Amino acid sequence: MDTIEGTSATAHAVLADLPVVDLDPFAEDVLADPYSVDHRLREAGALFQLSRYGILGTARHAEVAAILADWQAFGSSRGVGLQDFLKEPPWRAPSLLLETDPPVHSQMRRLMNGVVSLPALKAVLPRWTARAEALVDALAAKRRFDGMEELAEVYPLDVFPDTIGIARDGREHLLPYAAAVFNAYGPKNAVWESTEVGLPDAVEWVNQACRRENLGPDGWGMQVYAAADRGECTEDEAHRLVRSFLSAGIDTTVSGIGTLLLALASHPDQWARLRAEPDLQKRAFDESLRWDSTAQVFCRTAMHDCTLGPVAIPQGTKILLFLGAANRDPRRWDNPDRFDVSRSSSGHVGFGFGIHQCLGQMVARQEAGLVLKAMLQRFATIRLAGAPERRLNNSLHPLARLPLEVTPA
Ligand code: OVM
Repeated sequence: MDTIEGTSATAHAVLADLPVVDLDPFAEDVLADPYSVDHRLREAGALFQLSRYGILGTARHAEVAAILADWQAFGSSRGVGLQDFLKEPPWRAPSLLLETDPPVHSQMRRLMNGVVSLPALKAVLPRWTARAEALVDALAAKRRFDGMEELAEVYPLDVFPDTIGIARDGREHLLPYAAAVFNAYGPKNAVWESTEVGLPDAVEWVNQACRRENLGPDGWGMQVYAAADRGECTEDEAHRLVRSFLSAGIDTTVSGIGTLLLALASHPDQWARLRAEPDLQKRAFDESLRWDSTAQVFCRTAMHDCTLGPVAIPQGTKILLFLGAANRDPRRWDNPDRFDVSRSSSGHVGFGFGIHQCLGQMVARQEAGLVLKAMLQRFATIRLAGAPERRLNNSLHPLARLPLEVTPA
């Protein structure tokens, strides 16, 4: 089978006819370097069997986007990881955003879009700008620093929990909690188990932190409870929606800013272009997400017997979508492995696509954009001062260490 698009075949292929891929996408060497297998996955076929997990996969941009667009056929309410919520209970109450379908999803999303709005982002802009400038000033004076420990892990934790109205004490639980959330979309391998150490404390802390009485009066968290007071959701739903901020809003931006730093430090010509052509700055973060996607994989589940091009897909079939590989599909991008700030990366699936497309993408762009702007004003050059190290996660592609050296502008 070559492509699933535009076929008029009347007899449908069955799953057993699909190409078989026996590599484990959650093996540690693949998690460390998913781009070592992206070509093999894309070229296996438009749709393939992942024999290790008894599910399907696709790594091509057109098919990934088509599946994400068709939420009626390929739903999220049976879980967006390997685990099928109909067969096994999830480890935590399902997210009301990520792990639901319409009509519940639409109602919750509408509520949250009212909180995470352009005016809300504008209101925090002066404070977020000042924090980015102060942080980058201090790093400019040091010249050598770790891009993860001293910048990418610091800035989102500095601005985002305050914006939500989260208590100060115990914030060290936030990154381990999110790492566990994203590990749980993969199999129960050693990587998943590594984040379970100490997790009960983090889960309990997050559950407390999201309660109305523990939120600051002016944050986005309390605005979710205000929506509950208006009858737009229940008190329990408000609690779970605030939890989404802490699950999806911190580790992702830490990882995304880290990837942006890695992209820039390893492409000095692109740094020079951004300094010479400031109009390109707004494209850099999305291009870095296309080039190395923070969110590498998510699943959908066939909600009824359906077809994808020539293939008949039975209800309950899980399909693993390789977002990172789709973002380097040569069918969609010229020179896909090249980080190029002048390209239009629009259409990348690093924030997903369709009705579930990242609720916080404007937040992430604002954070990354402010860090980038502060750096471009202060650093003439930025380069790697040592080998980057990865932190393994079943669905994210994060860095642990990123030694950098900068020269002042
Ligand atoms: C949530 C949630 C958790 C993880 C990821 C995500 C990418 C959402 O709890 O809503 O979106």
